[in-house]
Amino acid sequence: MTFSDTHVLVTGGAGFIGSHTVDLLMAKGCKVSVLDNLSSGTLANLASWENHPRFAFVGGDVTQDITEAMAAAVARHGPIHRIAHFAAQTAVPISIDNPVTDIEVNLCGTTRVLEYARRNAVAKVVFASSSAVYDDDAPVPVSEESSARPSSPYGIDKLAAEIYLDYYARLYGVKFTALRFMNVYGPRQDPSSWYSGVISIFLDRAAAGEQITIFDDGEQTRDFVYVTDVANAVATALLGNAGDGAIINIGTGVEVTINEITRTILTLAKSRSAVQYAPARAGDIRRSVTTMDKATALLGFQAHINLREGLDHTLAWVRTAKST
Ligand code: UD2
Repeated sequence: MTFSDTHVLVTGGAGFIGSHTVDLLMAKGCKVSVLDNLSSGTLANLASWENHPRFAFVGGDVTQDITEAMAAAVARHGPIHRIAHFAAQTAVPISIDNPVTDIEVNLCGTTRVLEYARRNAVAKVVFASSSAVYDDDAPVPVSEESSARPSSPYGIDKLAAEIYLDYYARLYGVKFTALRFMNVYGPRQDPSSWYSGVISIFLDRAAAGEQITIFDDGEQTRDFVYVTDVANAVATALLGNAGDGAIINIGTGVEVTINEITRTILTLAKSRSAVQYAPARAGDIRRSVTTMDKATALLGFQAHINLREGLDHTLAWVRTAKST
């Protein structure tokens, strides 16, 4: 099935998860417009599509009205039919230091996207939500019914944005699916900042033979899901009716300790990096893993890339990125 008549807007499409979603939508034949302010994403992530006739890049920000920014792309490809909304302030610690900015980008930004959707009769919005909405003390595995009591402004704003999605669906008929991502990893995840994903940091350090720091005792767990699996879940919800009106966790259902992931990374990279332990990071949750029932039932979702395979692909990317 191709989607040559479907014009999709991907906000944050130059970023890590957004750009993989763009790759998939382009491969499916959609017309794709990316709106991104390049605050954390890069044009290099979209290099394959730069001159493609079905692709448009729009420099713009969800903290401003997006209608004007989108005008040229709409004139070229026609009205927007569906929106994948990734543009966000993505770091939990930054939201704790600066809650107002987080509201402006993550909550007001989502509301602007919904306003655009309402005014332009967009059929559906898929929203990148997060496992950060859950109560730290919620028993694992977390299901969508688990207590949502966020421990950061980031989690609060993602949860509030979900409520807005529901509101716009009820009042204006803008359909939505909110996907609560677990720990996403893969190529293009930037290892350079202190709040980057643990896998991107450890692979980068292991490839360079530099020291790896495990916070706490390393027995804390996460559910690591590979980025192309996440992009598949987004595309399934976005391009049809699957998951309409639903909030769905996206992970693998596999719980892995940070110690285990460290050992696997060191073996794969044939690395002699030293490993040191440091005190637990404030606000870190102890265990995180999702149930899979809802994602399977509503999206037919299953993670195809297992951890070993995903780490192999990501390590290959890290090595290429380091040599260029
Ligand atoms: C993830 C998401 C975050 C939010 C949150 C919800 C990422 C990058 N972040 O945060 O956006 O959705 O889940 O709960 O996916 N660690 C080390 N050494 C390091 C870095 C990390 O030991 O150098 C540990 C860290 O203490 C934690 C685990 O690795 O126990 C995962 O850390 P993370 O920053 O990759 O992701 P997390 O779960 O804090």
